[in-house]
Amino acid sequence: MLYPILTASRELFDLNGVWAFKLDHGAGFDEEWFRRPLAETVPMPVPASYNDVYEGAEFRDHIGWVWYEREFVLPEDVFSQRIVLRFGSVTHEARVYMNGQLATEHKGGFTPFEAEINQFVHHSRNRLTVAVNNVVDYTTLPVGTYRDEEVPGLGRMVTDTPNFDFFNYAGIQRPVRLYTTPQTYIRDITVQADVTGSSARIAYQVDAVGDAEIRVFVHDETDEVVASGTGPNSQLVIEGVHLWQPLHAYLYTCVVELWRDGQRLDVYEEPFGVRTVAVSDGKFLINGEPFYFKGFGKHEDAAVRGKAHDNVFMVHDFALMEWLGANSFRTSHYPYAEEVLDYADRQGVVVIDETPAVGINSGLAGGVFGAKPFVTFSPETIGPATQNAHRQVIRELIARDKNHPCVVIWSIANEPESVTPASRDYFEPLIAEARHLDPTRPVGFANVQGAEPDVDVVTDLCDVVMLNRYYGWYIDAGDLAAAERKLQDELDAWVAKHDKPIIMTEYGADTLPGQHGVFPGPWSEEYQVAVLEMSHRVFDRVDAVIGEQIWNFADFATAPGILRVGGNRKGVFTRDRAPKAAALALRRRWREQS
Ligand code: BDP
Repeated sequence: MLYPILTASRELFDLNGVWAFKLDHGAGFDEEWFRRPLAETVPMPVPASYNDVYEGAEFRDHIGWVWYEREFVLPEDVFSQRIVLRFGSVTHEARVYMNGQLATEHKGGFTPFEAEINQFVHHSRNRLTVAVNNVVDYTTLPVGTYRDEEVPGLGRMVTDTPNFDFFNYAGIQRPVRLYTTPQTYIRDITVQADVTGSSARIAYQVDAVGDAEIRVFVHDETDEVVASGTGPNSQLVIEGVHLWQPLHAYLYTCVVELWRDGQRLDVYEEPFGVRTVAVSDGKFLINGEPFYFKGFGKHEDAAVRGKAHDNVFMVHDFALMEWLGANSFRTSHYPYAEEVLDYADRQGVVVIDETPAVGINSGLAGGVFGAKPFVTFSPETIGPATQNAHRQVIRELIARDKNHPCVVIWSIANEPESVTPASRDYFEPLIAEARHLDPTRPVGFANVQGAEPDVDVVTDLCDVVMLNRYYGWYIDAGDLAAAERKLQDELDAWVAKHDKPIIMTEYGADTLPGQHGVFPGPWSEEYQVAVLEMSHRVFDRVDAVIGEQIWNFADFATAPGILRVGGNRKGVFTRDRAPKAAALALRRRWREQS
């Protein structure tokens, strides 16, 4: 799916700002709120999660629908064009009304969607109403447990418990835009590059709608045209190619034009990088060179704005990662804003791109997060409905991010159940689907503690072993000698079972900044450093380990719980990005190890 940009043939309008907002306690659809302007609203910034903008549990803990509304007038010249309304994401479900009519709907809170709205818009003032639902259940990803039940003595109780460890922020969390295209237009572009010696073969595919001749030009960073072709798909050659390298980005631009009768109808510019990715001989190769992942599992999370995309935090977070010597991160546990992938492309930061498939694990649901346990892959719970949603998010993620050179692995899920025959049956077609949609990138999933090599039945379907392990925290907290032995034993067992490279996609310890001790006890800054150092000693002894991504870059909000002190505190930075002692320890390790 193309990102909306201004070009010689396309206009772009920003609909972000302060919209009208209203919580729905159940009447919205019965009373058809979309038919007329919303009454008794409060102002709400877009993009933002709505939860923390106003004080009180009414907003923060609301379950179900909320409504957003704004008006706009369109310039006259756009009515002869296709007018497309595009949402970067709406979490988790959206119904979009233009002037009272349903224009589109979308389920899935972390991928973009759009609709042509010509048939719904007027030449005068237009009203855009968006109903947004934050419920997580077994038909959504992430997964949660939704209950609407009569509780003796208490009456009707509606609860929605996330099976995941981050606050279920919701709303219109990414930019809303209107853009135009001509009636004959470029719908999609796919660019794949392969390298031989100093030249690159660029295979492109253009999906155009309408009758037109397709012309393609590849520009380098100095805007020189270095290759060109015609037709909907072809192969071009770039001689003396500049590779996109980790931390040394180089981007080409694929300029696609549609022509008819000597007239240029549409033009679009898609950036791409030339780099290869392969797993071979137990190594992860980028451009044929072994790559060692140094970085983090992150979250889109900040005070007040919640999960809203924010360029200030994005640029700052990348600057802090650079300061530490990090070269990569995982988009745990959902696709991040498109702007983040674009920025990673430009900064040369390597990304493990993850679907929102988190919480498909009964063990966690019944444990940390307080939901009632269930049999993970039983038909009443996670079964075809979850698998259908999962297939859809894999499709939408790859369609959105396929041209980003920063993305080197598709992470299909975080910590799913992966030890039962049912889990293998569930994942086999999904992993095949990802490979079919993109044969150029390795596939993996983050394996949960407990799904060790003797019981795991899914990892062999993947190219890389990705492990989330908490030796020294959930296992053997305070006994790092035992933790070190167990971590070593487990990694040795993985090496004995597979010849696949291992990326440690999570490890770490909760830490309260300012908590110190001569004896480095759990929660102290010294203990976080000690857990990281213990883990690193083990990783350095195991050749198969080709990456370390600490959990987490920064402290982040979670649902309340007795294991969480104002959120998850495993950050190397606090939520407002002040470094803990671990940041300096990491900087020493990562800056010294080139
Ligand atoms: C892992 C999850 C992650 C949690 C982390 C933790 O993948 O989402 O936040 O553990 O417990 O199980 O801190």
